[in-house]
Amino acid sequence: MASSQKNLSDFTKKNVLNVSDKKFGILVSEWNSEVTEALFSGAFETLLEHGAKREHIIRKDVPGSFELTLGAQWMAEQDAIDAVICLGCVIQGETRHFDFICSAVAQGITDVNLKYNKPVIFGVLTTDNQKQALDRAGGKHGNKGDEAAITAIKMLGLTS
Ligand code: DLZ
Repeated sequence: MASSQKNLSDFTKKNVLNVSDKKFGILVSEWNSEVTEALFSGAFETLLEHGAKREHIIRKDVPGSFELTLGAQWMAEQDAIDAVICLGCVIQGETRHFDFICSAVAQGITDVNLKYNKPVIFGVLTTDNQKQALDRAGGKHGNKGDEAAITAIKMLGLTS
């Protein structure tokens, strides 16, 4: 289903783990910061709603979405961190840069998941324009940051 037909902030709260004993890393890309700050707020608040302690949520900023992968690796290699959430926003421009960044980040994040055997979540919006991104960062289609946080929690629930 396309995200235009789904509200990214709607998810079942049934059987969702309480994460009061879990530690999270959140990476935030500085590109398109109006969008990524909104993604961060969504992810942070969703973790708190599910019991996470503020001091157990570690935020680091990276220059752009391309750098999320290495940032995620540095976080995931820390034993104390249970899950990593990568937040970014790549907006289609006039060149093929968009395609290279999107595929590199998607593959890079997949690799980090498997290398460290812990959830590393792809909370990256890939849109044609800024409006589409804002619609998915707390706008009419919900907030991908909420979705990323709940995905991290659900994945942790699979192993608990
Ligand atoms: C260079 C670039 C461009 C054109 N667009 C975006 C974007 O829309 N979203 C984003 O997160 N980052 C963008 N970047 C920056 C790259 O992710 C990266 O930081 C630089 O290419 C340096 O490696």
